Order: sequence, then structure tokens, then C-alpha cells
Amino acid sequence: MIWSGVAFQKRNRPCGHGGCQRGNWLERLSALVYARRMRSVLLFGLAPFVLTGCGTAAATAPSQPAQSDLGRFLVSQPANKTAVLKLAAADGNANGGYNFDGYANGQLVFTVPVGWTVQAQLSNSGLMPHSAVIISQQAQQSNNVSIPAFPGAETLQPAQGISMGAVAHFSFKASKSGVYAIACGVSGHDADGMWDTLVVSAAAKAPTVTVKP
Ligand SMILES: [Cu+2]
Repeated sequence: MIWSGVAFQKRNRPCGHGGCQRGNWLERLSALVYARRMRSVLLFGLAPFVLTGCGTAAATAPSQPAQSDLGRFLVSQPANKTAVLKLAAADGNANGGYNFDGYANGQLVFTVPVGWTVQAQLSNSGLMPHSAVIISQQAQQSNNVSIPAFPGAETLQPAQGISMGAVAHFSFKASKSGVYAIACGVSGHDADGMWDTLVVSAAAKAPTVTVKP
């Protein structure tokens, strides 16, 4: 956060005279006042920009995280060309809990460069079991969530899913460019909208995560 960074710098700057180690109360006070003022400026001054930046998604679904928070769902490891996707099943009440990371119906879009390794981590916060399978658009259109688009691109026993509080991992090589669905393999969940989008891109240089407008 910018304001905590400002406060940190103010508090830790060298003061150039003795006695700093024990803390100069006046300096601390001024840093605190400055940090609070900056926070107010940022919170209220930037609020309109933040809101317009989020567009209709923020207006229609205020419980969803802001675009700037999406980074927590993705870790990029460029040195070994690996993208780590964090999929939280039933993350809040969006789409009646049938969501990954609070999004459903393909709205959350992960993009990875073709040839990269994808490591997915699925956690389940919901009462119902959930799973994750990477499927092609054709498979999704024919309601077939049982065949992953890449070898290994599914949690174990996806039709059964993992229970509340459990965590599952899988890893695969995104060897073919295209648009895929990250779908829940438990019967009926994908059809109810429990899927995010995975784009395997020949043009992308680094993995990204965005929200469709
Ligand atoms: Cu599910």
C-alpha cells in the first residue's frame, strides 16, 4: 500500500542527529499525521477512479475483489516458466457459492504463455465438494467435464471433488494455445456456472489474471 510505504519511509529516514534510536516523538507524530492525511487523500481522492476502473463489475457485484487484488490468485515463476493458479472453490457467495475465487461463468480469466507449466492449487471453502478440470470449449459445450484438455489437468476424482477445508494440487504443461475452461467436475456444477477461463496464449510473454467486463 502506498500510504504505509510513505509512513515507513518517514519513520525510518535518518534524522542526522543523536537520540534517534529511542524515537523522536515529534517526528513520529508528524509521520503519523502525514500518513493519515495521505491515507485520506488516497481513499477519498482516488475513490472515483477506482470505481470507474472497475466498471460495471464493481457496480453490479460489490462483493467481488477489485482488479488490483487479483494478483493473489496467480504466482508467476518466469525462471522455470511456471504459473501457479490459486483456485478457491466457493470463495464467498458469488453465483450461490458455485465459483472459483469469487467468479463464475468464465468471468475470471487466467492467461499463460503457451509451453509454460501450470501448477494449480484448489482449496474448498464450501460445504459441498468441488474439483477442478481444465476442459476444452467443445467439451464444455457438450457438457463433458470428465476429459481434461491436457494430461494431468485435473484434481483426483473430479466427479467426487474434495471436501470442505481440503486442498488439492495438479500440474500440467500448457502445450497447445487456445481458450479453455477451468471447470468444476462435480456433476452439474459447471453447468451452473462454476468455471473460470484459461487462455493459453502464443502472444503472451507472462501470465496474467483479469476479469471480463
Ligand atoms: Cu463444484
